[in-house]
Amino acid sequence: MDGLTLLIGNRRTSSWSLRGWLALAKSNLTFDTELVLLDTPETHATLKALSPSATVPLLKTPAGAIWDSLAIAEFAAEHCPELWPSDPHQRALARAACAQMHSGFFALRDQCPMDLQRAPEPVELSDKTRRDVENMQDLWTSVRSGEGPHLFGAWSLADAFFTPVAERFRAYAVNLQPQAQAYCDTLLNDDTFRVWKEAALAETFQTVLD
Ligand SMILES: N[C@@H](CCC(=O)N[C@@H](CS)C(=O)NCC(=O)O)C(=O)O
Repeated sequence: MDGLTLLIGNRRTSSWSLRGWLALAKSNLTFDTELVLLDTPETHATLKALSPSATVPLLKTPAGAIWDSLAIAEFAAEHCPELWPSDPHQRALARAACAQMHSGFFALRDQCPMDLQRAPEPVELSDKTRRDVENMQDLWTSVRSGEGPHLFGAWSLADAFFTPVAERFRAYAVNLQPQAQAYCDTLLNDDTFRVWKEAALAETFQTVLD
């Protein structure tokens, strides 16, 4: 399909942009990428003119805009079904895991914002954040298929949704169970993610972490 452009935020900090970009980059779709600088006086107006959510990622398609990382992931999977596990139950679990990430883990997200340029340094985690870290590892343990280093055998969209989490655990030097640490190492060593990370490390924009 021609005519796809993904709008992303700053690669260093925009975790939802990373998820949408990974979904497309791992698919067989070709797309252009455009960066909309976050945290500028114009950001909201620029994004509001393009979508009702005024957020990135946003995928421009010939049929119109698709906002929201989960919808963009599903769009990629419409064209590249291998992005979800082939087994129906595994596929449902992968979707549940993405949905849980998409709608939860607020304390972890608040206290440990993604910052790809941060040198690993621990922070005193709040009780709520510690619970999120525990729940994240429990989630991974409960859905893991046991086939290979990813959650569901081959790389899937679930892994896209947890790559920013692996980055947060790296940046805040969070202590993990060995299996969770091994999973994070797999995500952070992924070749596609490394392309994003390299560009994020080169960014020099003023960045607001929230
Ligand atoms: N639920 C949305 C969340 C998207 C989101 O919050 N994106 C942030 C950047 S990571 C954003 O665009 N913020 C708007 C702004 O900073 O003005 C999704 O999954 O795409």
